[in-house]
Amino acid sequence: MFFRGVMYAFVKGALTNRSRELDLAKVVNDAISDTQTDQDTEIRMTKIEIYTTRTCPYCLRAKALLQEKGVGYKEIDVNSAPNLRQDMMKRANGGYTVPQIFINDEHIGGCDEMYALERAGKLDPKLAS
Ligand SMILES: N[C@@H](CCC(=O)N[C@@H](CS)C(=O)NCC(=O)O)C(=O)O
Repeated sequence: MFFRGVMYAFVKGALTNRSRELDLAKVVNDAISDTQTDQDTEIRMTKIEIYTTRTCPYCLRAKALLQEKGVGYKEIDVNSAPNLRQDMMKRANGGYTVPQIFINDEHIGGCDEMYALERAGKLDPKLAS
């Protein structure tokens, strides 16, 4: 009888430990899947590029709006390397003034065009895409 009692306690302990292991496995799996979701979100982040020069007031105005929106952007100073203005013009269908703004590779135009999108309520959906 004593032996059966000891065996019972042993088996129950083992099962409890097993159930703890399963709980632990679930916690680990949930953590991994949360991390994967975060990575997916990061991969889908909107790509915003703005071609600028240092002295351009329209560039400052355009960047101010993006900063107000709390979105990150890549700034490309066209005077920082020889071919950048040409690259910009090619992507902007000949547009040669700065800024030239791209959201997920879509050419938005300059500062005025971006503010016009904002007034029309069309900028936020693009920034969220
Ligand atoms: N309507 C344009 C005006 C842009 C503009 O005139 N930018 C000036 C600099 S602030 C420019 O690029 N000028 C010609 C140049 O610098 O070669 C916009 O909203 O972006």
